[in-house]
Amino acid sequence: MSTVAGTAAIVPLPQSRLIATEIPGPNSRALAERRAAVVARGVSLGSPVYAARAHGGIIEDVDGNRFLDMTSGIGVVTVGHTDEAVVEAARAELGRLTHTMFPTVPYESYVRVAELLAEHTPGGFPKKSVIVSTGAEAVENAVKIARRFTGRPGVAVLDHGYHGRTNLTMAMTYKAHPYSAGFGPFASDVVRAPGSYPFRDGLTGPEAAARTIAILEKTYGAEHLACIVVEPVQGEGGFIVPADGYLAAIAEWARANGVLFVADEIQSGIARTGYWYAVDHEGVVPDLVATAKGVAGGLPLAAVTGRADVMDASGPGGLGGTFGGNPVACAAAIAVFERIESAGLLGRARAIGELLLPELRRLQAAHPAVGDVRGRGAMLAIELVNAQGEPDAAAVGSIIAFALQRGVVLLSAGSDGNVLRFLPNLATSDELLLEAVAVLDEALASL
Ligand code: PLZ
Repeated sequence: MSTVAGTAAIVPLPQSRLIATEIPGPNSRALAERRAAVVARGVSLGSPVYAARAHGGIIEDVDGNRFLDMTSGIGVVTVGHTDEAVVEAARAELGRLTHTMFPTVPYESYVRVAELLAEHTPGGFPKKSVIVSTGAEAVENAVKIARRFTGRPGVAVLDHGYHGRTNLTMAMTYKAHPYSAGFGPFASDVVRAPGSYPFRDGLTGPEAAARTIAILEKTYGAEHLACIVVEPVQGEGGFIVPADGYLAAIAEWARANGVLFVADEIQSGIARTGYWYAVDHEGVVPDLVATAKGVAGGLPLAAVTGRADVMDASGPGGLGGTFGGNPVACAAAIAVFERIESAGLLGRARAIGELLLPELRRLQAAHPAVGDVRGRGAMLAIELVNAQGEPDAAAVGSIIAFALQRGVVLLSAGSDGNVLRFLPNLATSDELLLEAVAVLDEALASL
């Protein structure tokens, strides 16, 4: 597979775990020292090992240790690390066109990505997109567009939501620590209400929706809301799958009140849950959809896609940015759409859910610390509780540390930090996934 130095496609990486040094090894420890001197403390440190390369489901660190990656860079390399087709597409584009700035001199790949987004987002009506670089930017643009279209200021969001780190998206994000505390003043006209969290509230979808709606109407007024921004499966908040019917009831209320329904599918979209978008599980059709993370296989690309009449509310020059729709990122995104189709990755994501959910439920039956098991497709989680049934973040921390020592990278989530989330990429074999479950079983036993 590798060819002459400098033109090598992908350097083969064995799809197996290997612990070759202590964890972290000497090279990672040396990098940690350099980092401490020059990288801001505000950039969090999830793992003490430094990556050298990655392929498929495996990350190799700078000491030659190989880790099974259950995080996909938070759902970004959904088609697999350094997928050949995606790397090849990006590499070819790099040698052709790196940047013109689409609004200055446009190019085809941007148009093609917009066509693919129109085709794959929910809804059969004419759709348009604006392409940007990050998820937070996509959310900000969705809100801008919704405000321009409706002429209203209000933005409704849900408890446990995460929408980004910019000023507006900090205001929209539920958790103050570490995301927004001390970084204000914040944008106004953001109103928050509880959503649906079946493990904690025990409400049906319609009951939870009635609660959300009542609070929004009482504390702000539906007639002043431009949009409600909802993650169809909440990501950072703890992989919370709303009760059946919740999303549909919210979408119906939004439509009846002239409030745009914006799906933040940044973590849940692009095949992650077994559909192109997680709202597809419920047949809900949003007015606007925010896409990012998994859409370009690791290159920075994000977008807002939606009803053409809504998207066109902004006049020329109202939307954009220097790097939005960079040609190399667009080439990668086109390859990602193609790979998802040709490799049957929607089915693969569903199969991963069908394989892992029963395994996780088996662990739940064996370990009282596992309070809840949930998720859709390859977006799965367990919520850990102590003997009193309260959130147990310390257990999550211990399990992550234990698993890393055995060559498995895991990630936490949850407003209380007590959720372990699993976002394996779709190039990970069943065998590796079951290895991760075995390590998790040991880790739970060691608590
Ligand atoms: N909306 C639903 O999941 C990014 C953030 C990790 P950006 N989530 C991971 C961290 O600590 O920064 C995210 C998301 C949802 C918006 C975003 C924001 O996307 O690309 O990070 O800006």
